Amino acid sequence: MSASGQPTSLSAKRVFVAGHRGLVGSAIVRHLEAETGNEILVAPKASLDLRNQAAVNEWIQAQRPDEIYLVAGTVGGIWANQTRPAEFLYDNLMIHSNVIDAAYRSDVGKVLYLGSSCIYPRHASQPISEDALLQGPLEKTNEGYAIAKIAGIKMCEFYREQYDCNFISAMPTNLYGPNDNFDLESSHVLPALMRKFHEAKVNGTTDVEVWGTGSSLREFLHVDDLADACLFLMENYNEESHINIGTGVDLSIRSLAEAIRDVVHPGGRLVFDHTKPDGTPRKVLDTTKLEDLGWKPKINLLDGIEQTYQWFLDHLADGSLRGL
Ligand code: GFB
Repeated sequence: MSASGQPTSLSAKRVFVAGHRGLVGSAIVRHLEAETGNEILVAPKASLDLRNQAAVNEWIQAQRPDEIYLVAGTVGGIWANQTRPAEFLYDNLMIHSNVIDAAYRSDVGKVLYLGSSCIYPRHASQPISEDALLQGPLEKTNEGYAIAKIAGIKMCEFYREQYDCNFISAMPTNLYGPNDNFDLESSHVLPALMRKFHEAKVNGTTDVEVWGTGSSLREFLHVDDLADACLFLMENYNEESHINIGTGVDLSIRSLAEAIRDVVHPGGRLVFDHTKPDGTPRKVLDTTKLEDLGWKPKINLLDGIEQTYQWFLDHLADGSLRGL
């Protein structure tokens, strides 16, 4: 379908979810399975390295998907981003470029490319609207990742402009939920603190290390809400501009840590490690554009933390947690 076409029906398509094992990709697969009659295509890492241009071209040419959710990438929390910037820049540039260009070459009808709220300037005015992009310097701790993500957004825009491809991009806020990464070096804050409070409880200790000062403000969206928004956008959104996905509500890292403590280990005590970075002081998205289209999140943060902790316990028992 051309960039100016009508909304796409969600039934009976061949849909490639690039990055199906991750937090986001696995949620999108769950939602596609539950809500559509689509044939879902996935490419395990062992059989397809998305950084390999020839392999990606060949795979997409052979599989001929109608639509692609491009949610693959090298991702991680503040520490992984800060200490592995070359990897975050290279892997993500390659993956995004290869998949977007192959989608164009194989006439894929629609691509949804997922970015991240770290694309916006460190001192963007809050809440951050879509037009803040490229209006100021980026946050240093995730500059490599942000630059790769910005390149992906621009690729979608330029392939639309030059080749009339219906490639759209969406920018989610910080995410959490089932299938998150619980490795303490590379995870994001929410799964890291969930694991730390859990281990303190199990070990009969109280102190839990919280990185930074606790004063940074962040917004958290459950990945099931994110997946729901992605399916909604695939069906209803066909514009050049990227679009924010979030709750529009933020809280301090201290408040988040207290909320996780209350769910996981009420006897726990927060101990702040000031040698670790705070990152961007505040990052809350302006979600007016998505709300005006008729989409809103459903899962509030406390329910989401409780549900994710239950999921953590269930999967701890069967040894299938990522990063543990
Ligand atoms: O989740 P997080 O790593 O992502 O960190 P960012 C958020 C805040 O939580 C920072 C603090 O201020 C951290 O210092 N924090 C406290 C912790 N304790 C911990 C802990 O045990 N682990 C972690 N990881 N943080 C990433 C970006 O930034 O967010 C990416 O680097 C991406 O590019 C992603 O955009 C969504 O929000 O700081």
